Formats: sequence, structure tokens, C-alpha cells
Amino acid sequence: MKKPYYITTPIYYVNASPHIGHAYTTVLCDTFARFHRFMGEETFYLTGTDEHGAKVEKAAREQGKDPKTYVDGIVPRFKDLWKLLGIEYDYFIRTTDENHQRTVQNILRDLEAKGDIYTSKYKGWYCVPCESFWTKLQLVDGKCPDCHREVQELEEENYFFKMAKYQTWLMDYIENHPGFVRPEIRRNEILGFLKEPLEDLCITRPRTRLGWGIDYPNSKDHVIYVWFDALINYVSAIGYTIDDKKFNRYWPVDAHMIGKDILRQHAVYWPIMLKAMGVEMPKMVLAHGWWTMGGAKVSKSRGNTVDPVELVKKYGIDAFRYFLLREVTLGLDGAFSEDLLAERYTSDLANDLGNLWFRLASMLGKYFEGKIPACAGDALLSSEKPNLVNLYHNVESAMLDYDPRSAVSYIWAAITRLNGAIEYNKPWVLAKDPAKREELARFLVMLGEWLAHTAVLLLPFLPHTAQQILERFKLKTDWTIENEDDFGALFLKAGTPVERGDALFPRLEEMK
Ligand code: ME8
Repeated sequence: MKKPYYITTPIYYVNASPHIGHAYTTVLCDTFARFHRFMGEETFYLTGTDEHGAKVEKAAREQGKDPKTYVDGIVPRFKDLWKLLGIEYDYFIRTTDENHQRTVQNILRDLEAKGDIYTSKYKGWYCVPCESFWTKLQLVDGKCPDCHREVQELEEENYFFKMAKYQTWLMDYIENHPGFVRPEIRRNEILGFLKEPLEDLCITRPRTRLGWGIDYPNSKDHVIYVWFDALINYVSAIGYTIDDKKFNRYWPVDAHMIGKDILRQHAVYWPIMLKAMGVEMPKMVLAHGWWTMGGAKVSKSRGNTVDPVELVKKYGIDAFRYFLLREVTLGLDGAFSEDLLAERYTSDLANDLGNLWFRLASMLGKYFEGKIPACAGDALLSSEKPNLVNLYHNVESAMLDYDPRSAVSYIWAAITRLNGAIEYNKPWVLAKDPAKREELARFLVMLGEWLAHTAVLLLPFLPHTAQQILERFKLKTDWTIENEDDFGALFLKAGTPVERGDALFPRLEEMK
């Protein structure tokens, strides 16, 4: 039996509300999860929240709350946004969950027993917002090399994970598995990073400095470093060290989707942790680029965030999803502007797809009493099947290659072709000639079939619009397409009444 498809988002920090960047990763994973379910595969889509560490503790303190009360108050903002965006995750993990904490401690006990952990004095410069320790050499003008803020000098006794001893192994692994870190530019970045000696990882913080974290096993004085805790969510969520049967069913993960900001943790720390644990490697770490605004990364610390809730209220869920999937190639950065979103909305959604539906439904209304006309289905199938199947394969292979932008572009190329076919065939001229009634019927059925197929293919991408179209055609909305024959069939039944309904994407000026 095929292993279920397993995909993860990073678990997000709960020190602020989610913004467009978080929504992007989560929509991408939702689209892949939906696509794999659509292909008939069992799928496990994991997301959640990263709730420990100095950043969260600081945010709680600023609000005068204890950290647990604070995080309990923020988590619903993430869950509500995912609900608003129609995200169908299978499990939402919180690092404050009892089982997660147990797993983290189990792993540490195991690594200790294997001799991969030791204690040592640690001296370094610490950047609170970045939660990073730096050596003196790494500082730039005495400040954090990442965010350029002040750092604090610290010396303390901590637990260390022997990461350095796995460096050569990791380099070989990445060299020999070209698809492990994607895209290529990120793989090269990691290989470049690994050319320098890797240091062991300090995996605890003294409780005197940081109170908000998972206890280090058998130590009252240390809590576990937030990244070590957080990465483990990917295995604790599926029962590692607690439910072997469940774990073996889902692991290895098919894709860890992340932003390029957290590549090193996922392509260096995490594989080494797994190797030390004796666990199989993830199939892929896939890093997407950043949404930027005014040339800077959209981020809560820069305060230039874009609120997805506002955009969804204004343009609708599917328009927002479409924009994220279509505007940038997965892996590259994208400049966000609302004007671009509005442009996509008008040109691709209202004009191309919305209009296509409107024209077809109107013509059916005008010429065939709002019903699908009868015509020689077999002839239609033999002429259209190869093209339909071709579209299906193009979309499928783009998605299997983690290229949703191309997948959506293939679908839009079909939509554009259909609008072109209306101009070319001029059904309104055919309608004037009673001798051409059969020809008119065939043309409209061909258009209808294509639109119905397009709607089915759009289910993983624009689920609400796709469902709306399918409902108007009186077709089911829960399709699984396992092979080309499923897709190459005729979907519409002669005589079915088709409901034109309201505009799928009302003109923006009408919405104001
Ligand atoms: O890093 N463009 O959490 P986080 C695109 N808790 N994606 C963006 C983005 C942007 N401008 N800004 C954020 C953490 N993201 C850790 C992760 S995982 C074990 C622990 C997305 O709340 C992107 O996926 O800072 C990025 O990697 C993630 O949010 C960082 O979220």
C-alpha cells in the first residue's frame, strides 16, 4: 500500500498575528495536500505553532501575561485565519502539547544515551530578537549580523549536541541526493555553508535567563533551545517515540515547505538530528522565497506586514489564493502590491474565467432554454479527449514537480483558448441559422465540457470557485481523478438545467 502523502508548514511563532508570508506557505501546502487527495492519495497535512522561546516570552511579558495565557490567546488567530482561507490541514500541533514535550524529552534521553550530547561552558553574543548566538568574529560592528541590533555577551554552562561529527555525512548526503534540498540555489547555499567547519549546537538555555521552554530531562536548571524543540514537531505530530505504528505509517515526510529564512535549521540541524536519532531522512526540504514590500521582506519585526484578512474580505479567498500561487514561481521572491492583486483579479479571474462562465451560461439560456443540449457525445469525446488528457498531465506533472505556478498557467491557457474559440466560432452567428443548430449545440457542449473539466482541475487551487461552477452544472464537487481515463470522460448530461448565477468574480468597481 502506498504511504500517505505527508507535507508540513513551519510551525509559526505566536509572538504576533499571521501575515501574508505565513498565509503563503500555508496556502501552498494546502494546494499540494488538496492535489494529492484529488489524485486519490491519503494525505496528512501538518501545521501548527511554535510557542516556546525568548521571543514569545518577551511578547507575553510586554502584555503583562504569563506565557501560556498569552499563547492560548494568539493560537486562535492562526486557526481562524486558516479557517478563513479554507485551509484543510489534518493536524494542528502546538509545541506546548503534552505529547510533543514528551517526545522532545524522549529524543534527548536517547541522544544522551548514544553519546551525542555533552555539557560545556558557552561564551557568545546573543541577539534576543533573532534568538541567535554569535561568535565575536561573526558580529558586524559589534552587532547582530542578521538584524544589526545590539547583542548581549553571555557565558553559561549548557548542553551541546554533537553536530560537527555529522558534517561530512551531511555533505555527502546532499551531494548524492540532488532533490533533497530544493530549489538548486538553496542546495548550493547549504553546500557552500558546509564548506566551513560546522560547530556543535548549543541546545539548552539556563532557566535563569529563559523560563519559557521544555525542561531538559533531569535538569532543573535548563530549558531546551527553541529550535531543537520546534523541529521535533514534524515527528512528534505523528507519534514518534509514542506510537510507532502511526509514525511508521507517515514517515518519511514528502515535503517540508519552508521560507528561505529558515533553511539552515531545516537543511543542516534537522537532517543531523534525524541521523543521530537513527531516523530516515525527509524526502525533501523545499524553500520558497519571500514576499517583499518596498524592497524589504514582509515581516512582523519590520512592521510592514500585509493583513490577509483584509485582502480576503475585499477580493475573496480564491482570488487571494490565486494571486499567491500565480504571481511568483515557487522558490523566488515576489514583490507584493495590492495593485498587482487587483490587476490579476480583473484580468485573469473576472475577465478570463468569470466571463467564460457568463458567456457560456448566457448562451445556454438564450439558445437552449438553459439546458445542456443533446449532441453526438462520442464524436466530441474522440476529438477532445487527447487535449483534455494532455492538460491533465501537464497540471499533474507541474504539481509533482512542485511548480504550482505552471500548473495554474496551463489551466489559464485553456481558459484563454476557450474565450478565443468563442470569438472565432461566433456562436451568435450560428444561432441565426436553423440549419446550424446541431453545430451550435456541439460547440456549446464542447465549451461546457471544457469548463466542467477546468473546474474539476481547479478544485485544489481555487476550491470555492471550482465548487460553484460544478454546482451550477449540477455536478458533484468531491472529485478524485486517479488517472487520465477518469479525466478524459465526458462529464455533462444532456438536458441538465444550468444555472447562470451571480458573477463568479464581480467587477471591483461594483464591489465598492
Ligand atoms: O521561523 N515571505 O516562525 P515564523 C514568505 N517558528 N514567507 C514568509 C515571510 C515572507 N515575507 N515571512 C514569513 C519560525 N514567512 C519558526 C519556524 S519550524 C520548525 C519553526 C513564512 O513565525 C515562511 O514560511 O517566523 C517562513 O519560513 C515562516 O513564515 C517563518 O515563520
